[in-house]
Amino acid sequence: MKVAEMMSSPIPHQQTIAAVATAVAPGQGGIAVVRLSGPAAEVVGRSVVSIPGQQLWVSHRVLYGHVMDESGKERIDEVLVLLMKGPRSFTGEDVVEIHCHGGLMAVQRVLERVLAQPHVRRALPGEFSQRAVLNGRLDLTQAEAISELVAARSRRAAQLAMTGVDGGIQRRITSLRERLLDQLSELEARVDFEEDLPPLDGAELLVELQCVRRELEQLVEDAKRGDVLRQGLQVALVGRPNVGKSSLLNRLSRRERAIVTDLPGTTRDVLESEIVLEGVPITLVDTAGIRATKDALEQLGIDRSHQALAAADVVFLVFDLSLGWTAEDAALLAQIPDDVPRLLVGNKADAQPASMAASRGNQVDGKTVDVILSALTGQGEEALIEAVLKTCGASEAQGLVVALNQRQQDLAAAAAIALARTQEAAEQKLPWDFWTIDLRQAISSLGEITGEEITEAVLDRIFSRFCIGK
Ligand SMILES: Nc1nc2c(ncn2[C@@H]2O[C@H](COP(=O)(O)OP(=O)(O)OP(=O)(O)O)[C@@H](O)[C@H]2O)c(=O)[nH]1
Ligand SMILES: [Mg+2]
Repeated sequence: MKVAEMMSSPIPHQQTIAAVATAVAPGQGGIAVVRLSGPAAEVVGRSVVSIPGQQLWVSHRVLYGHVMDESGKERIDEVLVLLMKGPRSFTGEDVVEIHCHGGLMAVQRVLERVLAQPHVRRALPGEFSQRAVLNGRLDLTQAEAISELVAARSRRAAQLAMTGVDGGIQRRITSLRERLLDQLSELEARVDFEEDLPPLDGAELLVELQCVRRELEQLVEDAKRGDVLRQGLQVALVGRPNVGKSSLLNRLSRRERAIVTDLPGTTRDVLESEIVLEGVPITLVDTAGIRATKDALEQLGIDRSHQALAAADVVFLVFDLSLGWTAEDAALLAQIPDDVPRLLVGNKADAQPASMAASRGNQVDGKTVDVILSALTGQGEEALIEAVLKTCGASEAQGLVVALNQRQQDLAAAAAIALARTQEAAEQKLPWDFWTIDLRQAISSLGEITGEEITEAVLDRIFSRFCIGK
């Protein structure tokens, strides 16, 4: 069923939903917002908030008052209330926002008070956004982009999400889909009235289909580069004990996150630090130095190092230049799974005579090293940053304007594959019917991206990944 049909079916949402729309944390936040949406929103607002004086419940006006307890005697919180009558609201339904004080207690008590009213239930994850989509206030890609904006961990990721919020994804996909629809109507006319129409130029039609296909492939490729901005990278710092992994983590984090000593085996557990490099959110994972040990505790730490290594998007294999490239370093390198990008990082360059480091270039004991640096002085840090961004393809993500999320990528790729099949149909000179099957499939995949052709079950699945209150 199409969204438009769902919208015209008898009012799907009789129930009024409520949730805290802001982040909830003890001791945090000046204000917190309880949001209600649905036919009972205003009635519930009026019954839980007592408004002094002559203030009227007019749409889009802020009122001042108190949320009272059941007995009407105790004030639970001092609040501002905002009524937004549908359709001029986020969901398109009547919405009431109660702006409470932040933290945990006041807002929880206000929510409980609201939920105790008739015809109100707790909102499911993403349910406000889902209603906004069903009521035509937002399109599906915009709703997804809002969720990505909220989740963004870097400025660049946020900018990319904003393109989607502004409708950039919707416009791109809709225009490609319309081009396919044009071709489909041409084809269908031939299937039905072959003899009445001038013969169809299959070559021309094919050119147009393959042109759309290439644009889709390009979108998917760009999106892959955008993934790194959206999801960020897990970078594991791995190496033998005492090579300076923790020192490097501290330098990149700009703080003394990890304990550094000159004793090998200082780090015993994995330790994370969040940083942003050129817009890419990066989780640095410091690990215990890997060596053969009889110390059971150290061994537990080393086991975790191996796990961190296996889970990383990029591994920095750090070694000590003053000791050179050793057999142990080579053994560690061999343990990094082949498909995990890695950088060989020679640390403690400052401990080397300058002439020696320079004359060797990036060769150490015959091994080509990606970056030579000093965690102590910071020399080589920029080269390291450049190298890691290059390794993960982030340097190419800088110019991106539109980036599909995973769901949209999968559908765009499916559409491109279906269009590739029309090429085969043409080569094999198959009848027009074969073309229409693939073309319809491509159109339907694109319609699933924009929400024009989507089932309610798929919508439920998409929105269930949102958080509560969204
Ligand atoms: N000269 C010099 N010393 C360094 C450099 N980086 C780290 N060190 C020193 O090397 C020693 C070990 O540093 P850590 O950062 O604790 O090494 P690690 O790899 O985390 O060691 P483990 O946690 O034991 O595996 C400390 O004394 C650091 O001060 C560097 O670039 N130059
Ligand atoms: Mg350490």
